[in-house]
Amino acid sequence: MLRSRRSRPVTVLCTARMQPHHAELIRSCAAEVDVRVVRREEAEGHLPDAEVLVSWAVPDAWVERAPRLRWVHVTSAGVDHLLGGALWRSAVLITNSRGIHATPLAEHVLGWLLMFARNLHVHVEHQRQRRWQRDEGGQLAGSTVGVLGLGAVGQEVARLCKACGAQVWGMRRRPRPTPHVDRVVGPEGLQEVLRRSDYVVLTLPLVPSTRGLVGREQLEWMKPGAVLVNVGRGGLVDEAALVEALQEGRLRGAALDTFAFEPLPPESPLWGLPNVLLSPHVAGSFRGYMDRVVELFCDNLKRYVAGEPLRNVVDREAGY
Ligand code: OXD
Repeated sequence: MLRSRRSRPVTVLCTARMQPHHAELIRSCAAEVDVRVVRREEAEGHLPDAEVLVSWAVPDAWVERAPRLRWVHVTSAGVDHLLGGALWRSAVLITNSRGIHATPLAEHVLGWLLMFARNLHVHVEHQRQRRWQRDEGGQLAGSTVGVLGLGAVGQEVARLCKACGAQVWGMRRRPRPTPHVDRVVGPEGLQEVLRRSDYVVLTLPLVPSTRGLVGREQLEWMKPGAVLVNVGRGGLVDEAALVEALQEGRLRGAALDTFAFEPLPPESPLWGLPNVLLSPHVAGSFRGYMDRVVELFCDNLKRYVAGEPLRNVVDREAGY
């Protein structure tokens, strides 16, 4: 346990869903830590004391009521829900939970890619209908997967796809040689990646420069019969244009974990399209998620008390 030289304890307010053992772990990080795990609706009374906040969303009113607030740790990787809000405009340090999602997200993506490659989604449908229909599938091996966004998640997707024998192309803001990626391009290479790929995987954060990145025109650039996978954010894609491309069969399919509006409204045509696989924004979640968040947070809390630089600081200019 770190012994701090502070005159008053660090009050850590947690509105994230934590278990008692998580609070104990946080408490054991330093001698002077006052940990309060509360439900969101109970946060208000604790805000005046809070120096550190662990939460997903941070309403503007919370920032106004927390004059001592110095640091917010967000339990997600994406911080698009904070963009432009009072916290974003303040001087309060923001850290996020990036880095813990790479494995579940990449496994989710790989599962979907294999389903499309081997026609497994079609066989599942036929099984429900007790129908013996021997449609041949293709192979992921030898196909080209274009990964847009080569952060921790994109790189893990690339690694798994390479292990299956796919060619991997990737796009990143500042292109540089990246493990398991055969060709890396910058944003100006988007058209080339889309024209070339049998599978396009979106693993980008949602920031002003990526909003609507895959619009009507970009969907037209995609290879006929290609598949789009989105585990980034719904706002990356023009959803209406995507539905059209899927209904017209220009794209073979889509696998989506994130949507323009969440929960996905019951009237969305995406629910009923036979060539769409979807999941309710769970690709990055896994049992034990909060354990990993708390592990990361505790490491940072020790650094904070010791006056050292924190990990996973959000770059407000980049937007993630
Ligand atoms: C996240 C996510 O941003 O799971 O953490 O989408």
